[in-house]
Amino acid sequence: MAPAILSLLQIGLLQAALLQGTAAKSGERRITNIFEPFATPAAAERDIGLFVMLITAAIFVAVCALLISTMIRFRRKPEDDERQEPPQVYGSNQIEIAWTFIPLLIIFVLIGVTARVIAVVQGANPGPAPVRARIIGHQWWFEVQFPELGVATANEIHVPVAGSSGPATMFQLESVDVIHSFWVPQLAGKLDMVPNRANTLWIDPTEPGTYLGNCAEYCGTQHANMLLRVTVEPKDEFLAWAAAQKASINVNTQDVEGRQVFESLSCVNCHAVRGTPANGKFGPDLTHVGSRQTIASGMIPNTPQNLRAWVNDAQEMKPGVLMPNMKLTKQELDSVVSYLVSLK
Ligand code: HEC
Ligand SMILES: [Cu+2]
Repeated sequence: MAPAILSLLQIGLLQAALLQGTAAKSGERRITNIFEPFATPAAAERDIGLFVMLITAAIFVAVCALLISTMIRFRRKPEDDERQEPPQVYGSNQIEIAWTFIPLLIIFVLIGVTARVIAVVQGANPGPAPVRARIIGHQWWFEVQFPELGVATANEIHVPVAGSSGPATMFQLESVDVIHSFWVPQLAGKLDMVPNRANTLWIDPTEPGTYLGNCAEYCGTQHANMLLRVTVEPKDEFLAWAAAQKASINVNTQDVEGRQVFESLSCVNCHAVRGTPANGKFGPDLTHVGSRQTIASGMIPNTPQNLRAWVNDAQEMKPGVLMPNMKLTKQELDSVVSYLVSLK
């Protein structure tokens, strides 16, 4: 028991040290710590998690104490007769009633508090006029739409700070292929993204910052690189972001030569750039790919070098990814990458 407590303590200390070291970096919360929630559903789940741990820890301590005291009190003593069995106890009503009713009672308490948390997480009213987003799981990236705001993007979600200054956000979670799971630990618990079904999840984040999440249901080779980022920001910044994401590109000023090369390739069968003939739906919308911090579902920082390496051979960077090696010539690669970078 002592080593167990010691190692728990070590994990706690390590976590505290790591958290201190990372809190400062540009509002990005690198440790997805479920014990540090920033929205009502995540807080309700943290509380019930602690409550259940408290009860189970008490049971653990009681069982260990009984076990150890039994081992010490009833161990064989030198004067014991080896051929004689210890006294046998049969049919003690008191003991049987106790060990039936105490666990039953504990289970009913746990059912009660769990039901209350489910009501908070699933049934709660997110308040007037929530922001609505559709998040659609794909192997291995998240499609993001804000239908009411005309936004279509991928893997990086912006939402307003909720509370007196802004509305809560409702996510509608779907999938086009296999079961994925949407999990941003500091904002809400996991919720599966199931084909042919829409699950809803709401959050009311209280602190601006960037919260990291990931797919939490094994969905194929690149499941571990199916990451997402939720940027919580003041309402006006959120609206400015949405307006910028909504806009189509200006085909007359945007890197015309690069655009022509891009449109001559089969990229357009899988990718859309709104305002141009490219309208593929299989891969991420690239209309504002240049404004994203990462590419390939949060896996790679969005720099011109990385974009180039990605377009050159996505299979090399994310093996098994559903984007083929397009075998572009060096000139095509130069043009396409400068076009992508221009799509802010
Ligand atoms: C067969 C469909 C397909 C074709 C063709 C295709 N892609 Fe992709 N592309 C994808 C998929 C799927 C992803 C998402 C990969 C992931 O993150 O798992 C992707 C991701 C990307 C990304 C990263 C986007 C982001 O936000 O993460 C870029 C940039 C990109 N493709 C550019 C191109 C270019 C340029 C071409 C043509 C030279 C091209 N793609 C051809 C399917 C395709
Ligand atoms: Cu997944």
